[in-house]
Amino acid sequence: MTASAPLAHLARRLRAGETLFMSWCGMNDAAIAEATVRENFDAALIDMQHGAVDFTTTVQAIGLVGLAGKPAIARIPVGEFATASRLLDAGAAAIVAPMINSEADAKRFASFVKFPPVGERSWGPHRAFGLAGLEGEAYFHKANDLHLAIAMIETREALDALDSILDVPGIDGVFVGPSDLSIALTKGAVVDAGHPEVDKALDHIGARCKAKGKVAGAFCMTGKRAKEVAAKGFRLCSISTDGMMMRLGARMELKAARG
Ligand code: 3PY
Ligand code: MG
Repeated sequence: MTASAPLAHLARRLRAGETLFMSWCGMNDAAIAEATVRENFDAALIDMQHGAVDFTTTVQAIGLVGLAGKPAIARIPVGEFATASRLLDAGAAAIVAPMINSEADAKRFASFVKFPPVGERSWGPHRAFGLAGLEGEAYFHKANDLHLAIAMIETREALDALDSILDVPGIDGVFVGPSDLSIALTKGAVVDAGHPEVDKALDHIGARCKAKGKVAGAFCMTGKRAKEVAAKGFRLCSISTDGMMMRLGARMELKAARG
């Protein structure tokens, strides 16, 4: 494995216990993903669930993020596990799957991310070789360790099934969607990523991940929130989104100009 293999950095750094901050890209332009991740982020997530990013742009973004020396993570649309395998072939270091609500969901997700004997991923890597710094058989034997399967916890059902989701072979960790979780925990009363019930759930999820040796991650609206969540033991924290940062920057500069 070469030192410049960006795909490999994610699993290595998380296993070493580091806390990583990642950008969140929903705009359908791979150059935005590259430009943002170069601002000293540890990784970039390309969001195919709620972002406007299509498959081709996601594949391009994985390459450009790799060119910046960083690993790219992709969030797939709900249940589109076949897309997960295709993005791994293209060099995604991890897949984040939304709405994983049961052990059965987690098993199906992991089966598309991991090769046998853990899962049933079909063979067909192309750009993953270059980004992992490994070819053929050498890649095959390392792939299940290098490519991570991260299950999103964002419903009551998922919280109830948390331990059994974490126990599924091939599931490397979980990622909290605080907005959906707030909707679920308040029975549809509010959407509030910073709701006290979400904070309580984060504490519980962080503790269960620690006990089971799995990675805990979470979506964070701001850098301040990412700092708080990291202090709870979460080691894969996103910060804002490309769209939100662009609007914030525009607002600040206009305010500076207009006073
Ligand atoms: C949520 O907060 O529900 C998310 O999925 C973050 O994008
Ligand atoms: Mg969500």
